[in-house]
Amino acid sequence: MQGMFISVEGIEGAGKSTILHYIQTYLSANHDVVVTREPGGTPLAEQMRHILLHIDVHEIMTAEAELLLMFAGRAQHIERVIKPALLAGKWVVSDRFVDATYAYQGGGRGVNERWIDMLEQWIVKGVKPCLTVLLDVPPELGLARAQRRSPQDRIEREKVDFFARVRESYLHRAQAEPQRIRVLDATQPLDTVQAQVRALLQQLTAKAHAK
Ligand code: Z5A
Repeated sequence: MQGMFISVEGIEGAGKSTILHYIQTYLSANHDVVVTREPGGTPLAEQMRHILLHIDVHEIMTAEAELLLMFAGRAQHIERVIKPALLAGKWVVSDRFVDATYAYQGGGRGVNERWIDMLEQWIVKGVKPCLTVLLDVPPELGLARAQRRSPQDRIEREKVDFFARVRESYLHRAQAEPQRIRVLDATQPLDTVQAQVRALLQQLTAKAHAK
């Protein structure tokens, strides 16, 4: 595929939306950029997002149902948005992708990674970000930031321990793939984080031009 695929990850309140906006502005000067998100990214996948995050259904969602809904939305997202954009040479920037499933459903909920691997092989078929920016913050700070901003959704209602496991799982994945997953200390002031993101984007742009 000709385009470049970037994902932004981290626990709630890490600053993903803020950094996503920064990346979009930076890249749009020279590239055709598609900004998207998971869960969601297509009309059908956005409906699945609503089911996943809203708390108005009086039935506890099983970890398995949550996992399958994440991948159902992702199947739509990849086929309808990500692949066509990459094939058209666009830069795709996604607020979360598969790493989030390993972190939340694997690390947070304790779903066996074998099932996630299996679904990844079936649904994702090797579509992978060339750069993943992992914004790392302790859960207490992330949750405090997120709570100041909007009411909690279903997953945000989890306890600090859950987000500590999610964070650990993200960091573990970053250790395994240090070239792709770049961990930034998102407790730093926003302009410092943005400068570090800019440096990563400059490296990636140079790599894209060298191809
Ligand atoms: N989920 C899952 O379980 N499995 C999956 O496979 C996928 C997702 C794909 C929705 O995600 C939920 O789906 C999410 C994981 C789950 N779980 N929850 N809950 P989402 O990405 O749409 O929503 P979110 O994680 O709740 O993100 P968020 O709360 O919108 O946070 P954010 O985008 O990372 O933060 P922000 O809005 O950019 O910043 C929050 C505030 O902090 C804001 O006021 C900023 O101005 C401020 N901020 C940002 N950076 C800084 C710095 N550096 N210093 C100071 N203040 C800052």
